[in-house]
Amino acid sequence: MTATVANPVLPGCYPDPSVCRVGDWFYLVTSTFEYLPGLPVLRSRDLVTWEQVGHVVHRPEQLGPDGLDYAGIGASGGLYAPTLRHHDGRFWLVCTLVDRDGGSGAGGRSRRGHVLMTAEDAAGPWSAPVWLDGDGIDPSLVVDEDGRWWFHATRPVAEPAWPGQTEVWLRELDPAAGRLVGPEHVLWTGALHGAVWAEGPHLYRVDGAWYLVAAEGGTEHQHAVSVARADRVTGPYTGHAGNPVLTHRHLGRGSDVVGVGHADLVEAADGSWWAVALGMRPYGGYHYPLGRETFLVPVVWEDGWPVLAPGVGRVPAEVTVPWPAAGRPGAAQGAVSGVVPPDDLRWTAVRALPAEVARPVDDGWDLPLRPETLADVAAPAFLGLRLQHRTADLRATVTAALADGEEVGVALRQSEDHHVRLAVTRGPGGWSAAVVHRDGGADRAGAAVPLPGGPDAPLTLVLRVRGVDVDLLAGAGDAEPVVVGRADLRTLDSVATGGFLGVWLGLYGTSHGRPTGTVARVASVAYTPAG
Ligand code: 6LW
Repeated sequence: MTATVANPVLPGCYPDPSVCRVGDWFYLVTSTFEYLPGLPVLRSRDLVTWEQVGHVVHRPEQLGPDGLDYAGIGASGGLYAPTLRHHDGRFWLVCTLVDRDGGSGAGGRSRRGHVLMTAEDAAGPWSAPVWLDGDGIDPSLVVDEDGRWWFHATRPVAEPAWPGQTEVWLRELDPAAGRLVGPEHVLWTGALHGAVWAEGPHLYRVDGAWYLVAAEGGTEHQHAVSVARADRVTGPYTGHAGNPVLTHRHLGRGSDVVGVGHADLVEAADGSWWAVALGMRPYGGYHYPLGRETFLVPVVWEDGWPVLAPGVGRVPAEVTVPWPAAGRPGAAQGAVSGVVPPDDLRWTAVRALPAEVARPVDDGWDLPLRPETLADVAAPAFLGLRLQHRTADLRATVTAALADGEEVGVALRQSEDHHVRLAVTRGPGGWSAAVVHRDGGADRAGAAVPLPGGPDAPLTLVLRVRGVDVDLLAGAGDAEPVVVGRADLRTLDSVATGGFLGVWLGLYGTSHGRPTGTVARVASVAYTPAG
């Protein structure tokens, strides 16, 4: 019996995947940037069906000034590139809290940099973050044959021989003390002379040799996976003659998958090897509104080196595993449709936990409006879900006794400076809706459309996503929602805006800076892939 899965295994914004195995289970984490809860944890017995069991950053105690402080972290900053490993009966996770500019938080701001968190159960609770000194991003961990722990990450070279040159560096970790000890070793600056951003490093010990798998070329079109080998963990590392071992950069912009890189390897219980890697699927031209997604790739070993996607040399559209499926595809795989209850692990808020900005009520939420808007680097009243399909509807039913100057609505979000919102307000003449595009930091409002219905009439708000075209619809009471305006996802993806994220769909409420006691009652929100 075998089972087959379509790539990507996690559609939508699930970048920088890291995977490990504990007995019969595989566990996987991905980056979440400014969204919380942070770092979704998924598990699978078959690599084919994945179930989300929790998040690494899920408790208020992990946040705030002494912990992971999201205050002031702009869009596409936040938690980058986690690595998940399991040793001594615990899960160990390292990742980096980053400012959008990649800065290290000088000048009295809260701490930025690498953190270590642990848990006995991957579902949590996860520990408070322990800060580890050291520069750069993309940390990883490996334990050697003597039980010594080695932390590795990437950082810019102090005196680069070419622009964008980075180096993978290594130091021993004392896991009990939670600090790096001993001398530093520089392992690698990429397979190619002139390669930018050797990053996403992971070390493995296989059959007595050390392997370094790292990305290079940057996480966009030129992304690639390379591998190097050494006799000792500290090096010297020699690159494989076949590098890069996986890339789609030579396939051109018309390729159905681009930007493949940032791979992590795992050995299954039967001795077979697999990689997870990120990639993007462009549509509507060279745009990828779904963001960087997680793909599964088979691996074999030949002559002491890993071969990724043997015989094919690229991320396959489907992957067959040599065992039966042990579960069902989960919500994070885009396989669950309809009302998304508040306890669904897909809910995220910006720079705050969902429970800090909203209260679960039956199938929906009480969403107290906040003075902050989606344009502020703050924690607005926003609850969102990743867009995971080219064709999907988000439909929300909302009641709200709005005061003057207040609005509720649904939004397509990339960042503070790039989002589109369907904004509903209430004036003396009744409900009115308008689509507002925030593009490069400036608002452009479409015509206001009056919505018939009394002040208590529930609002129906819809984002109808059809490829890169989105209709934004609103209705009050029993009236069918009408199209208030349109958006083009090609203005909202990271190709257009920069940054690292896919598009989020969400609901929000704001009083535009004024104190407010208004609470929007969101009776339900449904995310329905169509077609
Ligand atoms: C990730 C790094 C990268 O840490 O993007 O450009 C960062 N490369 O590997 C965010 O996903």
